[in-house]
Amino acid sequence: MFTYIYIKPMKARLLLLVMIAMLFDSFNSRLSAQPVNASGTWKTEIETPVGLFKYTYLIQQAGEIITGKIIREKDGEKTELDLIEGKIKDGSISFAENLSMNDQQIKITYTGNQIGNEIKFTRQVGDFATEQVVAKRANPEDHSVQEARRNLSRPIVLAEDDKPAFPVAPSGYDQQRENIKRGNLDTIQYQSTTVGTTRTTLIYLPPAYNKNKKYPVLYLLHGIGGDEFEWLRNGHPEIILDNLYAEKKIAPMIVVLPNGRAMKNDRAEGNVFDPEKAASFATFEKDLVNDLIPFIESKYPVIKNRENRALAGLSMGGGQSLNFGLGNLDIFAWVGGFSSAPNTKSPELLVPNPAETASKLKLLWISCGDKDGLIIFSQKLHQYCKENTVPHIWHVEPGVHDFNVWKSDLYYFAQQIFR
Ligand code: FER
Repeated sequence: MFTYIYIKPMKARLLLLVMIAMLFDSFNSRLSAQPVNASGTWKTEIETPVGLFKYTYLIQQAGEIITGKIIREKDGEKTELDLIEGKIKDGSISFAENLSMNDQQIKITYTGNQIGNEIKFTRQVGDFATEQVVAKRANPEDHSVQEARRNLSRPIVLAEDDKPAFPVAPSGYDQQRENIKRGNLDTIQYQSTTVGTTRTTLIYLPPAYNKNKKYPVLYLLHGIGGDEFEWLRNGHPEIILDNLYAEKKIAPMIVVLPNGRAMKNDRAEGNVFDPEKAASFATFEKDLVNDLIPFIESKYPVIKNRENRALAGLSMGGGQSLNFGLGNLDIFAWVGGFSSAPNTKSPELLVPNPAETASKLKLLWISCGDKDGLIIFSQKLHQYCKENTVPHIWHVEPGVHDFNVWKSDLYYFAQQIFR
């Protein structure tokens, strides 16, 4: 005889659900187990028997080794010293500082754990005092974007055809040249019914711009930590484009650099990964289609049809470009996603009808750096388009998630469009 436990179908289903939930949970916690990344600037204030100390720790982490400086401020007087004996062991950070006071050398050791933008330290002062201190990141928002960009540590698996479609951009392509004609940059404002505010956008008019001619328009979008100035600040599209015009390599076009965070406060402040802010990148579709494009088309001499509108962007802006471009084939014919972020919709949603997408689009550009942990989003779309015969440019270039890649993408993308 053997016994068995009879589980009613309903209970069995429940059990299965619970088991799946448990699996997911362990998967999730493994994903979110944050590696220690102590690099950056940390601050704390410590009340001691001899007065208030303000500390700044400048920490550089390379693997398990920690180096850096400690700036100690007391009564307005600053002392800078080396951070010594720094290491990471079992996920815990430790280092030391030498304090010399009244001809005495006292070694202070710190041992602590980083949780997000805080490190909780036990601070051991010689043999005579132990205290708990909390150091906070001095610039959490800058850090969170750098973090996302530098340390996109998803595993990268490159397939056979994940290769460059173009060579490394020629040297000097992004350097300002003398004695060439330059385009003009301007800041303009438009009323957004979507957001309910006046919004700012940059516009680049080509060299030899003539308001009696009519131009196509490229809408070029920024990333999660940026705003309408991000491309200008970090990518200098005006230099790249001026150079391309000088070499007669691109069609004259107007470039619009919008702010893709469609919310009242659209500055890249605070935690840019905040869900409300991330969601505003999706809302921008309405702002772009209903407010910005009509504004541009009413104020500038532009050709108002899909064949004369291109949409491209980097990272979050790459995701936006794919989402809005492929989702509005009647509005855009040239679409480019540079290192597109997790906001990129799944390929089945982006291209529900491959034949229609293939016949309407003039260009689908998908590119990413080969050392960018976000490459999976681009790979999935490329793979799907390949399987469903949707023509596209697939450009996997040497690089990480940064402007070296995006500048080169702009250099080549601009040469493909409006011709
Ligand atoms: C993420 C990683 C990166 C993410 C967005 C980014 C919303 C965007 C990076 C960028 O725009 O540079 O998990 O989720």
